[in-house]
Amino acid sequence: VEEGPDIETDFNNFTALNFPKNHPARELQDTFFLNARDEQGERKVLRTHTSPVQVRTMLKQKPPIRMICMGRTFRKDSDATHTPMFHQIEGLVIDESTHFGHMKWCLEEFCKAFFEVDDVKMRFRASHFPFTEPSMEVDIDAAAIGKPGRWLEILGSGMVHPKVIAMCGLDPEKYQGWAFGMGLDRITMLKYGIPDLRDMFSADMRWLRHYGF
Ligand code: 2U9
Repeated sequence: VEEGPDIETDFNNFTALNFPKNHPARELQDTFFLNARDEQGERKVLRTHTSPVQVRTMLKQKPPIRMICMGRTFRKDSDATHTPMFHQIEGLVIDESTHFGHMKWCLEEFCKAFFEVDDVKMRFRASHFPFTEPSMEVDIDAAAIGKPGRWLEILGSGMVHPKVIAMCGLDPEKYQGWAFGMGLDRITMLKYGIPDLRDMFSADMRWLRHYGF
Protein backbone atom coordinates (compact mmCIF):
# COMPACT_ATOMS: atom_id res chain seq x y z
CA VAL A 1 0.00 0.00 0.00
CA GLU A 2 1.69 3.17 -1.25
CA GLU A 3 1.11 6.87 -0.63
CA GLY A 4 2.19 10.09 -2.30
CA PRO A 5 1.81 13.87 -1.89
CA ASP A 6 -1.26 15.95 -2.86
CA ILE A 7 0.99 18.45 -4.69
CA GLU A 8 2.57 16.84 -7.74
CA THR A 9 4.82 17.66 -10.67
CA ASP A 10 3.44 17.96 -14.19
CA PHE A 11 5.61 14.94 -15.11
CA ASN A 12 4.18 12.59 -12.45
CA ASN A 13 0.57 13.72 -12.91
CA PHE A 14 0.45 14.00 -16.73
CA THR A 15 3.56 13.43 -18.84
CA ALA A 16 4.58 10.00 -17.48
CA LEU A 17 0.96 8.89 -17.96
CA ASN A 18 1.05 9.68 -21.68
CA PHE A 19 -1.16 12.79 -21.59
CA PRO A 20 -0.13 14.86 -24.60
CA LYS A 21 0.81 18.52 -23.94
CA ASN A 22 -2.52 19.75 -25.36
CA HIS A 23 -4.79 17.22 -23.55
CA PRO A 24 -8.02 18.83 -22.23
CA ALA A 25 -7.46 17.40 -18.70
CA ARG A 26 -4.44 19.69 -18.39
CA GLU A 27 -6.54 22.81 -18.88
CA LEU A 28 -7.06 25.49 -16.27
CA GLN A 29 -10.78 24.77 -15.94
CA ASP A 30 -10.16 21.14 -14.86
CA THR A 31 -6.88 21.21 -12.92
CA PHE A 32 -5.86 23.27 -9.89
CA PHE A 33 -2.45 24.73 -10.84
CA LEU A 34 -0.08 26.19 -8.22
CA ASN A 35 2.24 29.15 -8.79
CA ALA A 36 5.21 27.01 -7.68
CA ARG A 37 7.13 25.37 -10.50
CA ASP A 38 8.97 22.05 -10.69
CA GLU A 39 12.57 21.50 -11.86
CA GLN A 40 11.38 21.41 -15.50
CA GLY A 41 9.82 24.86 -15.08
CA GLU A 42 6.26 23.47 -15.26
CA ARG A 43 3.63 24.64 -12.78
CA LYS A 44 2.93 22.17 -10.00
CA VAL A 45 -0.61 20.77 -9.66
CA LEU A 46 -2.97 19.37 -7.06
CA ARG A 47 -2.99 15.77 -8.27
CA THR A 48 -6.05 15.09 -10.45
CA HIS A 49 -5.80 11.33 -9.78
CA THR A 50 -3.73 9.02 -7.54
CA SER A 51 -1.88 7.64 -10.61
CA PRO A 52 1.32 9.65 -9.82
CA VAL A 53 1.77 7.29 -6.86
CA GLN A 54 2.13 4.37 -9.31
CA VAL A 55 4.61 6.43 -11.35
CA ARG A 56 6.70 7.05 -8.20
CA THR A 57 6.54 3.35 -7.27
CA MET A 58 7.68 2.19 -10.72
CA LEU A 59 10.53 4.72 -10.69
CA LYS A 60 11.81 3.55 -7.28
CA GLN A 61 11.11 -0.19 -7.30
CA LYS A 62 11.90 -3.11 -9.62
CA PRO A 63 9.14 -5.50 -10.76
CA PRO A 64 7.31 -7.59 -9.75
CA ILE A 65 5.10 -4.74 -8.48
CA ARG A 66 1.71 -5.31 -6.88
CA MET A 67 0.36 -2.16 -5.29
CA ILE A 68 -2.70 -0.20 -4.36
CA CYS A 69 -2.99 3.39 -3.26
CA MET A 70 -5.82 5.50 -2.01
CA GLY A 71 -6.04 9.15 -1.30
CA ARG A 72 -7.32 12.63 -2.00
CA THR A 73 -7.59 13.93 -5.54
CA PHE A 74 -8.63 17.33 -6.85
CA ARG A 75 -10.55 18.55 -9.89
CA LYS A 76 -12.40 21.80 -10.60
CA ASP A 77 -15.83 20.19 -10.53
CA SER A 78 -18.75 20.87 -8.22
CA ASP A 79 -22.31 19.54 -8.28
CA ALA A 80 -24.40 16.85 -6.53
CA THR A 81 -22.18 14.03 -7.82
CA HIS A 82 -18.80 15.85 -8.02
CA THR A 83 -16.86 17.60 -5.23
CA PRO A 84 -13.61 19.53 -5.91
CA MET A 85 -11.81 17.15 -3.51
CA PHE A 86 -12.65 13.46 -3.86
CA HIS A 87 -10.96 10.15 -3.23
CA GLN A 88 -9.63 7.42 -5.47
CA ILE A 89 -8.39 3.89 -5.06
CA GLU A 90 -6.04 2.65 -7.75
CA GLY A 91 -4.13 -0.55 -8.25
CA LEU A 92 -1.20 -1.64 -10.41
CA VAL A 93 0.45 -4.98 -11.20
CA ILE A 94 3.65 -5.17 -13.27
CA ASP A 95 5.66 -8.29 -14.04
CA GLU A 96 6.84 -10.28 -17.07
CA SER A 97 3.62 -12.18 -17.81
CA THR A 98 0.59 -10.90 -15.87
CA HIS A 99 -2.44 -10.47 -18.13
CA PHE A 100 -6.03 -9.33 -18.54
CA GLY A 101 -7.40 -12.56 -17.00
CA HIS A 102 -5.62 -11.80 -13.73
CA MET A 103 -7.16 -8.34 -13.75
CA LYS A 104 -10.70 -9.65 -14.33
CA TRP A 105 -10.35 -12.05 -11.40
CA CYS A 106 -9.00 -9.33 -9.12
CA LEU A 107 -11.78 -6.85 -9.99
CA GLU A 108 -14.50 -9.48 -9.58
CA GLU A 109 -13.18 -10.42 -6.13
CA PHE A 110 -13.03 -6.73 -5.19
CA CYS A 111 -16.66 -6.16 -6.25
CA LYS A 112 -17.93 -9.18 -4.31
CA ALA A 113 -16.11 -8.02 -1.18
CA PHE A 114 -17.05 -4.33 -1.47
CA PHE A 115 -20.75 -4.90 -2.19
CA GLU A 116 -20.92 -7.89 0.23
CA VAL A 117 -22.45 -10.30 -2.30
CA ASP A 118 -21.54 -13.91 -3.28
CA ASP A 119 -21.82 -13.29 -7.02
CA VAL A 120 -21.61 -10.28 -9.26
CA LYS A 121 -22.42 -9.94 -12.95
CA MET A 122 -19.86 -7.72 -14.69
CA ARG A 123 -19.55 -6.13 -18.10
CA PHE A 124 -16.28 -4.81 -19.59
CA ARG A 125 -16.88 -1.97 -22.06
CA ALA A 126 -14.17 -0.72 -24.41
CA SER A 127 -13.07 2.79 -23.41
CA HIS A 128 -10.10 5.11 -23.76
CA PHE A 129 -7.52 6.47 -21.32
CA PRO A 130 -4.08 7.83 -22.29
CA PHE A 131 -2.30 5.51 -19.81
CA THR A 132 -3.84 2.15 -20.76
CA GLU A 133 -4.27 0.22 -24.02
CA PRO A 134 -6.66 -1.48 -24.33
CA SER A 135 -8.85 0.34 -21.80
CA MET A 136 -12.11 -0.84 -20.28
CA GLU A 137 -14.83 0.65 -18.14
CA VAL A 138 -16.43 -1.89 -15.84
CA ASP A 139 -20.16 -2.03 -15.07
CA ILE A 140 -21.85 -4.32 -12.58
CA ASP A 141 -25.44 -5.53 -12.55
CA ALA A 142 -27.23 -3.39 -9.96
CA ALA A 143 -28.52 -6.64 -8.40
CA ALA A 144 -25.47 -6.11 -6.13
CA ILE A 145 -27.34 -3.16 -4.55
CA GLY A 146 -30.79 -4.75 -4.78
CA LYS A 147 -31.82 -3.20 -8.11
CA PRO A 148 -31.40 -6.02 -10.67
CA GLY A 149 -31.43 -5.37 -14.41
CA ARG A 150 -29.68 -2.00 -14.46
CA TRP A 151 -25.94 -1.52 -15.12
CA LEU A 152 -23.81 0.63 -12.83
CA GLU A 153 -20.47 2.02 -13.94
CA ILE A 154 -18.05 1.45 -11.09
CA LEU A 155 -14.44 1.65 -12.30
CA GLY A 156 -11.95 1.98 -15.14
CA SER A 157 -9.14 -0.41 -16.00
CA GLY A 158 -6.74 -1.57 -18.69
CA MET A 159 -3.36 -2.92 -19.71
CA VAL A 160 -0.64 -0.36 -18.92
CA HIS A 161 0.43 1.48 -22.09
CA PRO A 162 3.97 0.48 -23.19
CA LYS A 163 4.88 4.18 -23.41
CA VAL A 164 3.94 4.58 -19.72
CA ILE A 165 6.08 1.59 -18.74
CA ALA A 166 8.99 3.17 -20.62
CA MET A 167 8.47 6.64 -19.12
CA CYS A 168 8.47 5.07 -15.66
CA GLY A 169 11.95 3.68 -16.32
CA LEU A 170 11.13 0.05 -17.23
CA ASP A 171 11.63 -1.93 -20.43
CA PRO A 172 8.25 -2.40 -22.16
CA GLU A 173 9.72 -5.34 -24.14
CA LYS A 174 10.29 -7.16 -20.84
CA TYR A 175 7.48 -5.95 -18.58
CA GLN A 176 3.71 -5.68 -18.89
CA GLY A 177 0.92 -5.00 -16.48
CA TRP A 178 -2.56 -3.83 -15.70
CA ALA A 179 -4.12 -1.06 -13.67
CA PHE A 180 -7.49 0.07 -12.40
CA GLY A 181 -8.92 3.17 -10.82
CA MET A 182 -12.15 4.09 -9.12
CA GLY A 183 -13.79 6.98 -7.37
CA LEU A 184 -14.24 5.94 -3.75
CA ASP A 185 -16.90 8.60 -3.07
CA ARG A 186 -18.83 7.47 -6.15
CA ILE A 187 -18.91 3.77 -5.24
CA THR A 188 -19.81 4.71 -1.64
CA MET A 189 -22.76 6.68 -3.05
CA LEU A 190 -23.83 3.66 -5.05
CA LYS A 191 -23.46 1.19 -2.20
CA TYR A 192 -25.36 3.29 0.37
CA GLY A 193 -27.78 5.09 -1.99
CA ILE A 194 -26.48 8.56 -1.10
CA PRO A 195 -27.96 11.07 -3.59
CA ASP A 196 -25.78 14.15 -2.93
CA LEU A 197 -22.04 13.85 -2.32
CA ARG A 198 -21.82 17.32 -0.79
CA ASP A 199 -23.60 15.94 2.32
CA MET A 200 -20.46 13.87 2.98
CA PHE A 201 -18.73 17.11 4.00
CA SER A 202 -21.58 18.82 5.86
CA ALA A 203 -20.59 17.45 9.32
CA ASP A 204 -24.30 16.93 10.08
CA MET A 205 -24.67 14.40 12.90
CA ARG A 206 -28.20 13.46 11.77
CA TRP A 207 -26.84 12.54 8.34
CA LEU A 208 -24.02 10.45 9.83
CA ARG A 209 -26.48 8.59 12.11
CA HIS A 210 -28.94 8.06 9.24
CA TYR A 211 -26.32 6.21 7.18
CA GLY A 212 -25.00 4.35 10.24
CA PHE A 213 -21.41 5.63 9.91
C1 2U9 B 1 0.05 3.99 -14.14
C2 2U9 B 1 -0.47 3.21 -15.14
C3 2U9 B 1 -1.83 3.05 -15.27
C4 2U9 B 1 -4.95 3.78 -13.53
C5 2U9 B 1 -6.32 3.68 -14.10
C6 2U9 B 1 -8.44 4.18 -14.54
C7 2U9 B 1 -8.25 3.17 -15.44
C8 2U9 B 1 -9.72 4.92 -14.40
C9 2U9 B 1 -10.96 6.62 -13.23
C10 2U9 B 1 -12.07 5.93 -12.55
C11 2U9 B 1 -13.08 6.95 -12.11
C12 2U9 B 1 -10.63 7.79 -12.38
O1 2U9 B 1 -12.13 8.50 -10.31
S1 2U9 B 1 -12.17 8.36 -11.72
O2 2U9 B 1 -12.56 9.49 -12.51
N1 2U9 B 1 -9.78 5.82 -13.42
O3 2U9 B 1 -10.62 4.72 -15.14
N2 2U9 B 1 -7.35 4.48 -13.79
S2 2U9 B 1 -6.69 2.59 -15.30
O4 2U9 B 1 -4.02 3.46 -14.54
C13 2U9 B 1 -2.70 3.67 -14.38
C14 2U9 B 1 -2.18 4.46 -13.38
C15 2U9 B 1 -0.81 4.63 -13.25
C16 2U9 B 1 1.53 4.19 -14.01
